Amino acid sequence: MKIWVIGDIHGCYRSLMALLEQLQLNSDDVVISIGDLINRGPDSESVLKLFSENAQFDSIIGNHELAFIRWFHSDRSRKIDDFEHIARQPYAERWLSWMRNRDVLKKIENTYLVHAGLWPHWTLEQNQEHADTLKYWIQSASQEDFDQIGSMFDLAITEPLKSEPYLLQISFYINVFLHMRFINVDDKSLHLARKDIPGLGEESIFESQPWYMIDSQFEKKLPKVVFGHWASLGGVSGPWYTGIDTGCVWGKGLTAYEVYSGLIKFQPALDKHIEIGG
Ligand SMILES: [Mn+2]
Repeated sequence: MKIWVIGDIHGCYRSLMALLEQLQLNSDDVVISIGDLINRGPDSESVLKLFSENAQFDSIIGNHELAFIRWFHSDRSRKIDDFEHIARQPYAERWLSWMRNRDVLKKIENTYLVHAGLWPHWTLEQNQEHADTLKYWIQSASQEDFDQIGSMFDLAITEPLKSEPYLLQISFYINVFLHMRFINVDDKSLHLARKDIPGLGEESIFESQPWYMIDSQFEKKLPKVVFGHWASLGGVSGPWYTGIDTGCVWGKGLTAYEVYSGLIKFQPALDKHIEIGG
């Protein structure tokens, strides 16, 4: 049995089909998306249909799924073409509830799957606990909760104190597990504005570092943390982490990572893609 984890697909259905062909799946193999199945690319609907309707396929949640869930529960006055197209499909409600029930952090033996990353200042167990809290919040949030959280994303840049409002803590969990790239070294706060490639940006490494470069307890425990979300890295790997977003929707390609063997397969992008910076 193999467990293949697939990087950010973003509606790139043709590339996905070609990658799956490379994998030559057996009937007991499993395919898990690292999140961001939808949006930006040409065919989010076919990707959603495949992952939500087949027992062999699963996904964790990405920030684009959460954005769709929030938009669907809003008054939908914000015009988002891709979201409107998904919402018009006959199975939209079913897809929505499937998305709302995905894991934020999925553990398979010693391997952790998460869309953006783990907070290095928490233990693995604390990361799992907070990710599960976020999962249950997403499952049960009301329209009002979603409306309120929308305005909070920038407020919880540093870890909120336990005495602070629950929604502030939830917004921090969203930022960590679904949006994080860089962490400010001095005050251990999230640096959400920075999206460049580490080492090539203008900012010094002494100011902010990729979350997986921050000194953490993970190194001692040597889990395998597999993440997506960060296309400009073009795939990255270290002693305990592997980034598998290789920018399919930006014209590069789609990556699959096999959990037990660490084997990687790459499929160059076949879908009509968007231009970088577009
Ligand atoms: Mn993402």
